[in-house]
Amino acid sequence: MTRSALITGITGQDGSYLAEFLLSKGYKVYGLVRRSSSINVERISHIEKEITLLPGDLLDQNSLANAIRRSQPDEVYNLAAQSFVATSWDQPELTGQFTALGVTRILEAIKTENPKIRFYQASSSEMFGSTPPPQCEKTPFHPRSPYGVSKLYGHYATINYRESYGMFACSGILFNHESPRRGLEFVTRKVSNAVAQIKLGLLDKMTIGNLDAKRDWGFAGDYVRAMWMMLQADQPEDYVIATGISKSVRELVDVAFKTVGLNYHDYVTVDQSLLRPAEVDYLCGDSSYGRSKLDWKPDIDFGQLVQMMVEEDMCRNRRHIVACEADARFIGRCQ
Ligand code: NDP
Ligand code: GDR
Repeated sequence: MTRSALITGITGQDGSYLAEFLLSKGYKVYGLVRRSSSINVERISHIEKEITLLPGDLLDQNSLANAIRRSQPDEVYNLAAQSFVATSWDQPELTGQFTALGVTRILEAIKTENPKIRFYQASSSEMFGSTPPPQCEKTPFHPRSPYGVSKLYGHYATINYRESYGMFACSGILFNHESPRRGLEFVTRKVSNAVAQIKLGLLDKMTIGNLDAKRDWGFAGDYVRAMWMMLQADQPEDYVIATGISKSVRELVDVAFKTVGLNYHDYVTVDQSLLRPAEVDYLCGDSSYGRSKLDWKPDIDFGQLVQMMVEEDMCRNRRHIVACEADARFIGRCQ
């Protein structure tokens, strides 16, 4: 029988990769999309005909119950969130509403509609915050942002519904994962796009925040496999998913500029206003439990990831230049 899955956050980076992955496994895929004044399906436009989009919002309990009723899923992946850490200081309450209470809303909807549905919660390495590495499933949490605090609420809500109602609810504590589909506000994509624009003569300089922060960066396409694997296990559990290799933002910038033969010292300046009120200095995950239990491992390493992102941004920006030149020629002909 065809299995079906409902993905919240399907228009985001991970949602798009997960939808592709589940389609390749033969799933019927449903995605929850919130109302917006402009269409926001760029990341899933290539698979839009193969998936079914349902209206709904993490802020609205009824819409979540309706989406579950209409999709009758075997699995729900809760990827929707206000996911940008820096914004969580500007909008702490909204972040809590989406990223924390949103989890309770969807768990309640599942409990009421069909408690047999398997549930994946997108937990985060940001929950570890200031606890030194390596971080694994047993490491104590100490979040450092309203985002991290909200994710911790969602994490414990998931555990609580598992323990209270026997639901198959899992949390994936995923470390940073990136791709050419990453939002432009996150540091990897900000850097890959700036490198491409500088190389093509569209930009002179770029500003950056804390160059010393260290992150364990992997490829999003590898990480969505782990989400699915967690829901195929015999028992619901929580897993750390990470590469186990950490790099500083400085190393990221250095590698990205070198990819196009440039020296970052000539282009990058630090902007103090980009520093965060409380920083997470050093994340490096120990995913040995998930690797042995789920038989998961990442295929793409840091160097390949940066190369992939810079190359894709070079292509995007070249297409933009060609489109602008065509526009200019058209306007010239009209004058
Ligand atoms: P994105 O920011 O790319 O995507 C977030 C998604 O959530 C978008 O589809 C967005 O919709 C949706 N969304 C936001 N608010 C609501 C709402 N109120 N109702 C319905 N949908 C909403 O995030 P990622 O794909 O990178 O991350 C996926 C999840 O994994 C997030 O929960 C994130 O916090 C978590 N995570 C991510 C990691 C990473 O490194 N990428 C690491 C660890 C955890 P819209 O398009 O309309 O804005
Ligand atoms: P993060 O990702 O906060 O780890 O959260 P982000 O890419 O925003 O920051 C990573 C590190 O880089 C430093 N930094 C900058 N960050 C941004 N965005 N812009 C800059 O100019 C800049 N300069 C330095 C930051 O201070 C930070 O230390 C991501 C999100 O996907 C979360 O949703 C997810 O839960 C975690 O990863 C794991």
